[in-house]
Amino acid sequence: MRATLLGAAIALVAGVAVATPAHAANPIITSIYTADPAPLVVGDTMYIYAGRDEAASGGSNFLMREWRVLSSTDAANWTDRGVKANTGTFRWAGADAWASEVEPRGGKYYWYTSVNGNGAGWMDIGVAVGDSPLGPFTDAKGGPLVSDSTPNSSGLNIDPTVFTDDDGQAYLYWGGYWGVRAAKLKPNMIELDGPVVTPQGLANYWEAPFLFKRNGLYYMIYAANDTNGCVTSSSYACQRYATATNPMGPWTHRGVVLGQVSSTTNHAGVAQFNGQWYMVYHNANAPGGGNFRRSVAVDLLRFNADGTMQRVTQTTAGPPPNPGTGTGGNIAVGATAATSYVSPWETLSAVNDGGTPASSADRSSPVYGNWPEQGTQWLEYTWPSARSVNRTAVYWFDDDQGIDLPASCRVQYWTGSAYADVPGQSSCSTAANTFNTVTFPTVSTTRLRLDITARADHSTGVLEWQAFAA
Ligand code: FUB
Repeated sequence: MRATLLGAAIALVAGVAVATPAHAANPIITSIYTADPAPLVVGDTMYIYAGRDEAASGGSNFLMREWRVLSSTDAANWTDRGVKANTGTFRWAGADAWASEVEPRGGKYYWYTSVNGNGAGWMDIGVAVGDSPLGPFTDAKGGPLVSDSTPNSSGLNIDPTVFTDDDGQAYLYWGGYWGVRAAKLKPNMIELDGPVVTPQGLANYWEAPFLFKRNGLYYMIYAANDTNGCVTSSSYACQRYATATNPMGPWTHRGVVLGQVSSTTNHAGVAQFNGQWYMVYHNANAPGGGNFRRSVAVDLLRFNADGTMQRVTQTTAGPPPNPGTGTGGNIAVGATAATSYVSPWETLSAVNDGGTPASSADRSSPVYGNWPEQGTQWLEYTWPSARSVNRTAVYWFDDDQGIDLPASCRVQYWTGSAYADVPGQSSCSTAANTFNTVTFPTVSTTRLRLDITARADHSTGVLEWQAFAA
């Protein structure tokens, strides 16, 4: 035990001293191996809490001794903030820094961890607490929150996920080997509040739950390893998901949201950041990677209009930078959209939902179209106070039927009394399958307008119209 603590202390010092350069691609960190990511958004920063894989090349077991924090202010460029907890954080434990997740409450940050409390196969849930997302973190309880002696606990007490609802009630889910469990947490966040229950409806559950809420609906993503639409071999795992109208279920299984990854394990989390939804997960794609040398990746997550989730496309490029409303950020996301006309079966809010279309024919998310109107139509963004803007970008919609790429377009701004063409704007192009950028000297305005002139006998459509803060 002394050697373990010494090793952990050395790792802690090393982690603080070494700042890994920012990186914009998947996997997001390649200087070390990282696994079991759990995202948390605080203000203008997205944090990812992750374990570190230290197994030797060709190793056949996990070697995990520390938990680290990665952070980003645009979801594309990530910095390793170092080791913020390790197995030595929990004096009653000593090995296996497995999956974890952080939940804020009352100005504190509670870090729920899977950690080995009693020897091989004896995993427990610990909880550390810190005053900031980066800690420092200390053991909040002095013993496990969940262990094998907790009545009705899982066959493997790992992979905690904690979610706090709007009424302040916090919920804990966890469990491996098909043994998912749930319990309420007391307001102190370090004691269970009531019995441990076995939630219903999480079909093919294997491990790695992650609970969140969107538009009043609860979502649970979790690893499954069935070969019935999930993976090609049960050694691997996918992420299935289920929804519920109550955080304790019962759950309705909805399908696969993340397919098989290149590592055998599949562990993911979801966050909304600067108007865009993201999935963080791990794979074995870093150089020298493997099942016990995994790496965290980030990709866009898209929802359908009915609330179901689209299957995540795993990319090596990662998501485009999303710096929010700061300089260079897409401020269209926070604007109120208006238009001269939208077809009743299409959706105006599609133009500023922060999405990144796959092509001009991409109907996987709601779209804006103005069929059967022709001639010049317009889109407009309004902000409650003046914004400095120097660039817009539009992704045209083309359904190869009534809606075609436009003949021309131009950007206008509200002078305070009328619309005028934005002076000095570059040409407004009409190419398919890409964002068409218009740049101009900064204007300060409360309203921006995109005038769109259709080709003869056609209407026009837009999948996304971005406006960027100067
Ligand atoms: O990283 C160790 C374990 O592998 C995690 O606790 C599981 O979710 C799986 O990713």
